[in-house]
Amino acid sequence: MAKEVENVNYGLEKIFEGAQDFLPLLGTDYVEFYVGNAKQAAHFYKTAFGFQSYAYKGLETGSKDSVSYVLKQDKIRLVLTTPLNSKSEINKHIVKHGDGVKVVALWVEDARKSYEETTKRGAKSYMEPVVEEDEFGEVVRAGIYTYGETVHMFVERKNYKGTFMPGFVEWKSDYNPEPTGLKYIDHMVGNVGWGEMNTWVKWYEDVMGFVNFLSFDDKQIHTEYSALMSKVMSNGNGRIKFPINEPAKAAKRSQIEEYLDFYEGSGVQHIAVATDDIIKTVSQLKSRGVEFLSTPPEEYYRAVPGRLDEYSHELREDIETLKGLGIMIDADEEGYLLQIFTKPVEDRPTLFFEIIQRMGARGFGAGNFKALFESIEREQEKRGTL
Ligand code: TYF
Ligand code: FE
Repeated sequence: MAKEVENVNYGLEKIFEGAQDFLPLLGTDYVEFYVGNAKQAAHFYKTAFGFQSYAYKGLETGSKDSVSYVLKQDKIRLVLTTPLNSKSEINKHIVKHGDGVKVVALWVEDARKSYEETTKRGAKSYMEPVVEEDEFGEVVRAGIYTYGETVHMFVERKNYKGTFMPGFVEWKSDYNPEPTGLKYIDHMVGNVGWGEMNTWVKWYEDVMGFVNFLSFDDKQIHTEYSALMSKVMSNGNGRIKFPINEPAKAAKRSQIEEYLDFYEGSGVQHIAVATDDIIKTVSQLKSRGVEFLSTPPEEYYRAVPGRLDEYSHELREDIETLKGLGIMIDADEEGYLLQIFTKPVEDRPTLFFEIIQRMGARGFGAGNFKALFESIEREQEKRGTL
């Protein structure tokens, strides 16, 4: 097949003033997890979340030290990687953190330039630009460290026509559970250590050219027992949103502190995936065994119509159905949003998922924070970690 560069309108128009455009980002390329058993993890993400088999590398393809399964659902690509021997560096990550997110890969036009621009602004290098080739073209990748041991990889694939990237083969499977309606990654949240939030806010501003477009302090984000602070960073076109959380002092242990203790450091706390039919998606996920946090109390749902009225939004979904599934509703001037959170997807209380449907709102569900955190605290209570 002839190599051709598609003429795509990437829509890089700036929506956040103040953001710098030395690092144009086209979207999230993939999220890579380091896990103890990628084969079983892949089965879980297919069966429970409806991801589709997409690409593979392992012993059969000449990969001697690690195996990776790539799963896809609409625009979302997950890579699940496991080491094949004790010498692999991947082991150290798993021993320390348990299963978790290693790489948040960003799709760029020019990976070399992305690497140069960010390292010259102070980013710590993870991987110098590498060109990988096969009969379908080439992919250029380069990586920098962000918080903890987490990495941002820049992926340039404009001259590639194959499945995923060189080194991988197409993964065809006879087991193909239906998708659950997950469309794209809306945002990915990082938990960082005490007093480190502003350091990382500044890092995203200086190194990546992002802007801080929303902030929540511990006066807004607290319950009777615990508190946290959060600042949302976005790139210029708003496609990439990274909220950053820090624990705050309170009567009991903040969920952020619990995460930091069990992850043994900073890392990705949750991945929010968008759907355009949250009722269908969540019903599917529940029937396939995905566990969600407990439902907010009756009085939470009693307050919802008032909150929507305040901004004159009409709820298109049936509130009783939302309540039955435990889906939360928040509203602002621009619209409303529907969201729900899974329990952690590993034994360590670390990474979890959020399912979100935006009906015009661009916020993060601040009106739900209290109900959400009380629900998380009920889990902490059971674990004895509150
Ligand atoms: O991403 C957000 O900001 C929302 C709410 O520990 C949230 O999903 C914030 C902090 C947190 C869990 C959820
Ligand atoms: Fe979120």
